[in-house]
Amino acid sequence: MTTNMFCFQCEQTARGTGCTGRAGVCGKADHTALEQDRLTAAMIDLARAIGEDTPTEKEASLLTRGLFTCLTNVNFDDAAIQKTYEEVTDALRARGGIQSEPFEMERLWTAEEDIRSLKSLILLGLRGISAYAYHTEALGCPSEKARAFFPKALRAVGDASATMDDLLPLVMETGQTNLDVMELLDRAHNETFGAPEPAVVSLTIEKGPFIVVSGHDLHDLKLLLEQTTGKGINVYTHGEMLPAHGYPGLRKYPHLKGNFGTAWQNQQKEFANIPAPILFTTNCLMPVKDSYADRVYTTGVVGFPGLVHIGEDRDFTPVIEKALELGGYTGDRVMTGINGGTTVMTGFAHKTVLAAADRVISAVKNGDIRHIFLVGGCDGAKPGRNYYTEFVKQSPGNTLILTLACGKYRFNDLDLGTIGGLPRIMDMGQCNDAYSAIKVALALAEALECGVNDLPLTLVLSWYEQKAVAILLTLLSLGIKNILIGPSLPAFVSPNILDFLVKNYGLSPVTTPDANLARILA
Ligand code: SF4
Ligand code: SF3
Repeated sequence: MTTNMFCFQCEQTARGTGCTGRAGVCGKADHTALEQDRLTAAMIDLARAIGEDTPTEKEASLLTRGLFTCLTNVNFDDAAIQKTYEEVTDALRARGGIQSEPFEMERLWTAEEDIRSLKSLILLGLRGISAYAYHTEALGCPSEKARAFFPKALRAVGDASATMDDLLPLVMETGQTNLDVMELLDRAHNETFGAPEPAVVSLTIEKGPFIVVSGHDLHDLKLLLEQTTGKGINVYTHGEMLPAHGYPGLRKYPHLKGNFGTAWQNQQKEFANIPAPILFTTNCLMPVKDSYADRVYTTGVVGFPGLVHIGEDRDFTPVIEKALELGGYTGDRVMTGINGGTTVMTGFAHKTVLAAADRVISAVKNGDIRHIFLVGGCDGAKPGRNYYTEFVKQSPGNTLILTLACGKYRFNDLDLGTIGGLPRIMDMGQCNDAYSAIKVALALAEALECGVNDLPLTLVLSWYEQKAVAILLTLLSLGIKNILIGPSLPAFVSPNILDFLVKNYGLSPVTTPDANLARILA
């Protein structure tokens, strides 16, 4: 049995420094962490073999899948990770094999701390980008920019002679690449499913058979909705799938009924003895408890030992049969959000918000809107995350709250009223819809003839996994300053790199809602 795992990629990492020993805080076993490290090292070797060449389509999609496999709460299945590893070594052989010495992850973890920090920002940023790139590929529009960047960035992570001056520009290029991928994904979602429109989503589960679908993959949801049409089965979104209700091409299915539960960290409680199957299309999957293990299905890059995995053909028959067998609740079940609300709203992506831009701009000019907050990002299990609930609750009535990603479950069922006909809380979508927030901020800055950093806008971000790292790098690469981040700082940001981010970007950790609100609104 091995005991030398090291992983510090997410916010809940042990002691705020790194998970070591037999398992990580997320439940990832040491042997799984080591399989992921072996896969990552092999991808670095492949990137070196690719060199300055453009990767083939096969290599590019393999790197995308391999990086995504190592994202937090995606894959706990050694066999699946080994299979991807073997595909990478096959691809490496096809390129003529290892160029010099094989790379070992140990070299990254033991590098000088600022180099380790910058390389981690790049590698973890790549893992975040790969998730979004995977979705663009599923929708038939891969990012050529990401495909070219993956080998280049992986080579830099493996380069023992890379200096801070070499790595810093690559950190920013990671952010810019993510912007390209998020833009493509936004376009693909809009073209495939229509532009999101505001929607009120019920949290009540109607009686009868149902399926809960989690993760971020709207394409998988669409296929599931098609396959369940006319079968007497209702479909409920979970976690990051909630924004699906805004898309005309998905809400047109009458059996897409509502949303089940709250954010990912509550799933072990919320899924206990649920009379329905749950399909995970992406993160965040938690180790599956016995009380519901017979009804959890995975697809795409997600994996967990012992679960039925729906393969590339996306034939959801086992999930559908399970829904019919379990039968659902015998009566309607009224469920509530964290704050007791029975509905939530979504669908305020850039088209909807920009259609109201004139109203927002005149309200900003005449002082009806004093400030706009983007309170968005990941949710998580550690204490301290009620900061975001309190921040939203305490925000004055003349402020707007834009939100996105799964952190919104802390407050999205609150009724905070309206300003100028707009709800005070507007859900822009999934984490990748940070692109919408960026578009809105740039448009407002243009209309108000100022820079983005001069807008009455503050970003109050919550992070957990590596998509949030990619998004943060995108925001920094756009020159967006004074972002508040919490609930704690990443373990992989060294004191010197933090100092650099503070001095150049005004990045600061959240403190308390009162203190932060007072400072922002002063
Ligand atoms: Fe620890 Fe997070 Fe890595 Fe899991 S993903 S092993 S919790 S740092
Ligand atoms: Fe949540 Fe896992 Fe980050 Fe898309 S589902 S955001 S944590």
